[in-house]
Amino acid sequence: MAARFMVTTPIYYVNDKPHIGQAYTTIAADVLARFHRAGGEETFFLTGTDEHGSKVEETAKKQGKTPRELCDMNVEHFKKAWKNLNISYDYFVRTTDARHQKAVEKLLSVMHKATGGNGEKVIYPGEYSGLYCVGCEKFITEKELVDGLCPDHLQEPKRVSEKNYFFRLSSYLRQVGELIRDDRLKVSPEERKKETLGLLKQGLDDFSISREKVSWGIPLPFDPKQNAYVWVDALPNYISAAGYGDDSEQFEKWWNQGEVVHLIGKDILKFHAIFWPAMLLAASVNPPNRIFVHGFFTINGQKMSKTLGNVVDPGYLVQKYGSDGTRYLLLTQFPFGQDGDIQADRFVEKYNSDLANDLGNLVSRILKMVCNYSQGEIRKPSAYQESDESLRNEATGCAEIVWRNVQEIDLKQAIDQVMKLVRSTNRYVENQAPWALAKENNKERLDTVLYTSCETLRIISALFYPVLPQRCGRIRELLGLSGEALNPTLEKAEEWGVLEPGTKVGTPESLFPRLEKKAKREKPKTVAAEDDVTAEVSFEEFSKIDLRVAEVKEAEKVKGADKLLKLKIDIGSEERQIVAGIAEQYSPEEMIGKRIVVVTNLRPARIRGIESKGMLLAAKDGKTLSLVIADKDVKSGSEVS
Ligand code: ME8
Repeated sequence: MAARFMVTTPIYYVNDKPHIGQAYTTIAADVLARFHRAGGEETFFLTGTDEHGSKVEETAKKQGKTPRELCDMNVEHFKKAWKNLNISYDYFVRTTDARHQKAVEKLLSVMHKATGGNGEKVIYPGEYSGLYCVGCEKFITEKELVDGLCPDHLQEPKRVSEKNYFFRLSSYLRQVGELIRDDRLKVSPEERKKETLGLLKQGLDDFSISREKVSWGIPLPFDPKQNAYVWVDALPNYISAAGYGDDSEQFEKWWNQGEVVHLIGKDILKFHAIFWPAMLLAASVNPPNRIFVHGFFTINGQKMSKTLGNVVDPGYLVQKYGSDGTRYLLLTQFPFGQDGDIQADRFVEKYNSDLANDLGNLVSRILKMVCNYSQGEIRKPSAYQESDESLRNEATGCAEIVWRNVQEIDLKQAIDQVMKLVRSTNRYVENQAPWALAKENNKERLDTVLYTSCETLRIISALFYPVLPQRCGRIRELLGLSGEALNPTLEKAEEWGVLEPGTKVGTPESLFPRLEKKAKREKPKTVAAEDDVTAEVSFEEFSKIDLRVAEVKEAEKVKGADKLLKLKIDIGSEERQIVAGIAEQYSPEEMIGKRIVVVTNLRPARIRGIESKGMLLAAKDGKTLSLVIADKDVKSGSEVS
């Protein structure tokens, strides 16, 4: 067991609020970090945000904000989402932090001075001309396009032609291949290792590390007219947060002496498994120990992406299933590492069967029996019988199996193992029927069965703690544990007899209240929805709303109403008049020509005596309001779905 463990998530783009793809990786990293802490390792869990580059710059411009304002606003959404999901990160890095910028400057300076094996400069100037997808923040080839669009973002790439600095990746490909082949840099699961070696075999071009025309970035220390390419700025977050260029002691401790694991999605494999180790080799910094690549999920069979706008707000899931419920549901849909589908309709069913029934009922049942039959006190067990021994062996042996799964980052398997123990405990209680023992007044046997049940529950609460920290913490309190003992460790999960006879248990409560299953299929809330879920609409209800793109033809203030504008809009089939409460944020002049989104099938209303036939869509954040705008290529009257 390594003494130190450092786990990282990708740092996420802050052009929008967090979505469940990012939550998925972050929850997985949190579960890993918590397991390693429970395993007695000193653990450093790093996450953060990727704040520079065209994507953020362009979004800020569209929203009428400076990039800094956009970052400062959205970073808070990430922090809030991680707080709601109980993410126990030790450090949150922002690429706009001065400490990070200093580390990037140092890394680039070292790379700039370096020469490759054949004496050539590692960084050299060159001309770049090609296509760039802002959604991916990467150069893209004609071959990768589908109908002229980036297949991931359904966006047309930009043609870019400029002077850039290049990184001589070709000088490091052989070395990176060797590191990966003999697992000094372990890329897993195995098929991702093969994929990386395959990419290396095909050969990769040197890549550009700077951008002349992107102004939102870190200036190159050796040519401040150019800014670092967003990936060259982002990847070093892993070392800047560990102390590179700032705190050599911390850097030594975590980066050089810890086991460093990067957890990423498969979309960013090439950057992490090839570009990043090559950059580190060029700067004479150790590569990480491991890159674990998980799969991508679709939601109800549909691909999810921020740019496509069909993403689910993790806040909505937390509202509905609680933070533990959300963590559990996301990690148990399909094996960690593979691709899968997340079906929101199955959530209620799974939550009810696994968490409300199997685990929740087990806890309340055992505690209720201790309260009813033993005056709320855990009593000393007498001679164990075979059935008790069998559950005891399964419980004390579970930690080792789970730890093995955790080492392999097979998180679903680890969770399934604990759930198996939960089910065995339910069967044990059912078979031993403490209620019958109480009736027969068989005190000795009753005490032994209840003690065995409580001890197993203690072990379950320790093994499930990394996944369900909130509820397992509560189970431990209810079992009468306090102080240090509340903090679960894998070591104690392998022991038996930890609960002291005489301990008073708490009053049973519903830990995972059952949820009502909706008759109609639900449409999950998107990030555009408010954080707080106040009303839910079914898919059928939602599809009744007719949303159209409309061009604003005329706009004027409504006399005597500071907040209202009267607009004449073209919805394709006709021109209409609507009244909208946007006058504090938008002047009539700037509204002309805007392509807004309007709900067209509402009953006409009269606002201040003026007829309004429709309602426009806008996002609101406090006093800030932003209209939902369609691209100019979309005709008026186009349906919004
Ligand atoms: O790529 N299924 O940030 P990002 C599973 N800033 N995971 C998903 C997912 C899905 N459908 N969608 C997204 C960036 N993810 C860069 C990273 S790191 C130095 C820079 C997760 O905000 C997955 O972890 O686009 C993926 O790798 C990550 O979100 C991409 O987040």
